[in-house]
Amino acid sequence: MLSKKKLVSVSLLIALVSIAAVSAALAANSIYPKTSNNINAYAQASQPPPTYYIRIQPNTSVEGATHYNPSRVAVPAGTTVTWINDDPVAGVKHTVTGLRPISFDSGPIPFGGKYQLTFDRSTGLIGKFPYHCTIHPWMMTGMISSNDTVVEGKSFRFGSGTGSTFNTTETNRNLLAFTPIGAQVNQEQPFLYNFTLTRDSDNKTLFSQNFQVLKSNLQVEIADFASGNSSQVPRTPIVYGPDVGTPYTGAYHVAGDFFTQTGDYTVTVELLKLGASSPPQPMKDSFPIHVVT
Ligand SMILES: [Cu+2]
Repeated sequence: MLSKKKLVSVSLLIALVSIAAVSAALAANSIYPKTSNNINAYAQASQPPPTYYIRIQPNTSVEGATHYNPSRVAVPAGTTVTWINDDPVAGVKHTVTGLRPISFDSGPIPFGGKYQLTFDRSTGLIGKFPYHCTIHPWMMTGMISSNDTVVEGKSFRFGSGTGSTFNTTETNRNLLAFTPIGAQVNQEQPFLYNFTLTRDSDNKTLFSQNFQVLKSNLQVEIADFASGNSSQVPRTPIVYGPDVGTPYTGAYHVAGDFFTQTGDYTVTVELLKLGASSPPQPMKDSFPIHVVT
């Protein structure tokens, strides 16, 4: 059994490793967003657990600063998004307030406070939702969109923040959700998936990695930084997440130079393990994504 002291040092080690990973990510490219790991225990009983985080940055009321991070995102229906105010400036609060018409309003959020929304038909939150901070409306703006198109594969249900077409000129971030059909994900043991992104024109694998998920479907956000720049030398993709550390139910993020050209791409998902065992039959699907750059 672990002593209390040991537990503290283990937690500290985890925190340091997270900080190191984030620092490495930031050093590699400053436009890559900072992650907020290991935030847990807020879900009200009636709400699904939050899975995707948007951070209100420190000193965000200073002109020229990044405000909502990430500021333009697309999530599939069913995603619960949490905004967390990480701006410690004394006395300064921020809001998350939908525009035209006011579809949601957090009211003033203090430092450390959170605001949570689920994007689906039942909340009326399918579509495009520009929002701002009513206290700093001239500088703090964001955009979140949601899409409820679901593609049924043989083994997975696939949802994307942008539907079948991913227009990177509107947002370069797209949250993908894969739900295994016939497998109850709410179990005590994690599921292990492989996620692969390929370019159809030359069948090139742009990214492939395994992800472990507990008590949730697989959510992988693609953050593309090439944006149609075909002369971009692809950098090594950066992977971070999940957004919710304990248990690790939240979204993973894959940032890289993927979409150098408009065209067709394919995402492939495979369930490799349920806990320690293999699935009773192979579970693998590929889904097309048309990308406009
Ligand atoms: Cu504000």
